[in-house]
Amino acid sequence: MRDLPSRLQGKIPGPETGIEIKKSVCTICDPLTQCGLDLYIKDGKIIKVEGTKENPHNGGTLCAKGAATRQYVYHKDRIKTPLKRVGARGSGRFVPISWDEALETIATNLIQTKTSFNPESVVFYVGYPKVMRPFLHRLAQLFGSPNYMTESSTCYQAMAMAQKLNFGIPGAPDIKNAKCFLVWSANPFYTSTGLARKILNAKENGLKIIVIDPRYSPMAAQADIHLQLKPGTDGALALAMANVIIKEKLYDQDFIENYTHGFSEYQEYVQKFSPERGEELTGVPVEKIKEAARLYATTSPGAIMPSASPVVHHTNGVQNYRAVFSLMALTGNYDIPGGNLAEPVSYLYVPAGFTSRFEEFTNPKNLKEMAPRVGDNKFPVWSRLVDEGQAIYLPFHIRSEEPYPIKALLAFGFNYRMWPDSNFMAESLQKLDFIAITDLFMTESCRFADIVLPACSSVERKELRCYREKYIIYTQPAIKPLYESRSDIDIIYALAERLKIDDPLFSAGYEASLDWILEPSGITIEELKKHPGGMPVPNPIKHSPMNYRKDGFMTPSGKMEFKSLLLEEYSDSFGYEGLPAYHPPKYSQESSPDIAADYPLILNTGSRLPMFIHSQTFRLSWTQSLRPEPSADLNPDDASRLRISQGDQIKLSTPKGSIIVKANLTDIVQSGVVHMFHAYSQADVNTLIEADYVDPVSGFPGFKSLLCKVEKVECQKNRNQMQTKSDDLIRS
Ligand SMILES: Nc1nc2c(c(=O)[nH]1)N[C@H]1C(S)=C(S)[C@@H](COP(=O)(O)OP(=O)(O)OC[C@H]3O[C@@H](n4cnc5c(=O)[nH]c(N)nc54)[C@H](O)[C@@H]3O)O[C@H]1N2
Ligand SMILES: Nc1nc2c(c(=O)[nH]1)N[C@H]1C(S)=C(S)[C@@H](COP(=O)(O)OP(=O)(O)OC[C@H]3O[C@@H](n4cnc5c(=O)[nH]c(N)nc54)[C@H](O)[C@@H]3O)O[C@H]1N2
Ligand SMILES: [Mo]
Repeated sequence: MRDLPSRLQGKIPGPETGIEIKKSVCTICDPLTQCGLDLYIKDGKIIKVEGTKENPHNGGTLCAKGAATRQYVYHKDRIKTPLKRVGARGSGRFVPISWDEALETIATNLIQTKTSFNPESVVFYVGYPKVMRPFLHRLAQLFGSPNYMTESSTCYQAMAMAQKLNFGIPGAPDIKNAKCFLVWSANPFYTSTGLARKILNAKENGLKIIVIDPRYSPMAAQADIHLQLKPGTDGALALAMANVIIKEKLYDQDFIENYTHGFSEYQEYVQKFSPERGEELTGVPVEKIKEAARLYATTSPGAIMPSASPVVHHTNGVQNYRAVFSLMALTGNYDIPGGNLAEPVSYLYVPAGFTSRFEEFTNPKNLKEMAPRVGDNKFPVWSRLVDEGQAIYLPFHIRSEEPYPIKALLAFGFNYRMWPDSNFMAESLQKLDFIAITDLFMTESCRFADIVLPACSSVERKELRCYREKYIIYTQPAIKPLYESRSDIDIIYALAERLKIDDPLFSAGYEASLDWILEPSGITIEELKKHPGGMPVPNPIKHSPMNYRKDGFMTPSGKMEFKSLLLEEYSDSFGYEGLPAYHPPKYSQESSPDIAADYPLILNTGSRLPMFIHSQTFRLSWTQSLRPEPSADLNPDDASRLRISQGDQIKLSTPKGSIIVKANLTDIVQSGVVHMFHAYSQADVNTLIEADYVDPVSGFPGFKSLLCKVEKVECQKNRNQMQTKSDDLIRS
């Protein structure tokens, strides 16, 4: 046995060293991908972090972000106490106040807004974090405001809308049983590492993989066929694949005849998208289109792996994804084992093999009986399919005050830089009477708040988490909340009390609410506490596939809709089309040749980097060191034409504005396309995108295809000028 000093140095747990392992979860990513953490604790401090081996989701592994947990938790930018603004909005001048004063100020202001205006004049908002969502959603509705909204106004919901319009209930890929995997834009090697491992295992067992991605991503590197399309042309590619499948009679006759609506019109429309036309529109060679269509249609069962964002970050996003998901119907792969399964959600948007009252808890009121939500009049199909306001429309609503004024914002994890034309959003915030933001870190957005509350991280709080692997965990704080920080959920319960919300569940408390939610599953918080590292869901429900055979589809026709009756309802008023019609991006060579003459390159923003998650891990020295400065990815051929070398300062411009960044030359990106990660404050690519550059069906921003140009910057002066400009805005 080694001596004590070396055991201490080796961080070996045990009574002699006083080091204990505590279980938690990392919530830097979202609930589908949150890894189990083993935290080595000594004297109440985390001294080492590992992935939990018995957690079937991550099986002992961690990504770069999770590995930096200690830097995240103990970062100097953590907010330490509740704060009250004393300087001008955005000035960043705050003084510490007590929790009592902070909560009372928030409650007073929200009640005052409700009395002087309307309950809907208060917006309840959550950014990327998910843990507090059901609780804030409930609070908003019981307060009387339908205006609960989230970052999902740019993420996931439009993909789900496309599936709901086609099938009623979205289907998730059943990788374990699939023989063919059509990855339509996702790169889990960066964005969901647990899933990436499952794909590698399935590949070893013979899974055929087709990847649709403009870049040569790590996922594309695993593909049998990689279709490297131009960004935003997904709809054209899917229609061209459908053309091949129909022409070669590779479709599922029975499914089409018995369970679909509008096939003949769809078939006629698809005739316009021969593989040759497909190549013209997408840049993917004819033979590859045919090869991919044949492989997916003849290798059964086949699953489509969608993503929450890249395909719907376009001005034709929902329709493009509808065209993709129509392939699932053509081949009869919806809700079959090895295809895309329509499993019900258990808790926090994750299907985990148990039923709960999650939906009931979240939506205590009927939205139809409440005031119209933000964006209702602009995006009516969004309102019919999504139970949130459309946050991207929020700055327009704040400015127009139509159909009613918005006056207050209660936000958890708010980042104005996620909006297109982020400056427009920041300026709109100035018009509000009251803003309260809860975050872990003193962010740029917090500077706009009247009251800032310090949240604790996942390792300092209790939370319920379940996994697709049919596993469930209720964590206990591994360390005490740092400084005066509190859990978001505790803050929401404390506010419910001060807002005098009359609700038995808010009065009963967090754990009693969880027990109520879990009751149909038979799982209790008491039982979960006995399993600190989590436990398999007892007697998991096996999803019975092909429910549509007996229940039909939850669409207006009761069938899968190649031609959407819901979209057609709005054809006169909004110009929506029932078929999954293809239109090139609004700013593209095809749609705006005049702009393309000056801005010849395609700009694709926000394709993920493995170590950053939006704005959240820039501040950690380990992750930051991997890409210390904002940079744009350029193909070496484009760069040499523009006389740009690796590391040069370049000016990236759209008709809306410019930013200065570093050039990163890489063959991963195709010629003609520039990629830039979003959310950097010193070079925010969202300032280059117009606030109303959105998909008319979902309201999602066209983050991933617009036009730009790139020039080498010869002197440093420009950069300083630009930096000064953005500083001014924050001060104003
Ligand atoms: N150009 C461009 N823009 C994009 C995208 C893109 O691809 N390109 N992607 C869009 C997409 S898909 C998304 S999802 C959005 C993301 O947009 P946001 O969710 O707004 O992005 P984040 O920067 O992650 O901001 C989340 C904030 O929550 C805080 N936070 C983290 N954990 C907690 C917690 O437990 N409690 C509290 N109270 N706060 C917490 C973080 O510190 C951070 O300040 O961005 C969108 N914007
Ligand atoms: N490390 C890390 N993980 C994350 C995040 C993060 O910021 N960092 N963000 C989280 C969030 S909010 C989300 S929404 C998910 C996103 O998760 P993913 O979709 O897996 O990740 P992305 O990199 O956004 O996009 C996947 C691929 O889509 C490609 N792509 C870009 N434009 C197009 C297009 O027009 N068509 C097609 N077919 N493909 C396109 C990109 O080249 C990229 O390789 O990741 C989540 N996980
Ligand atoms: Mo997202």
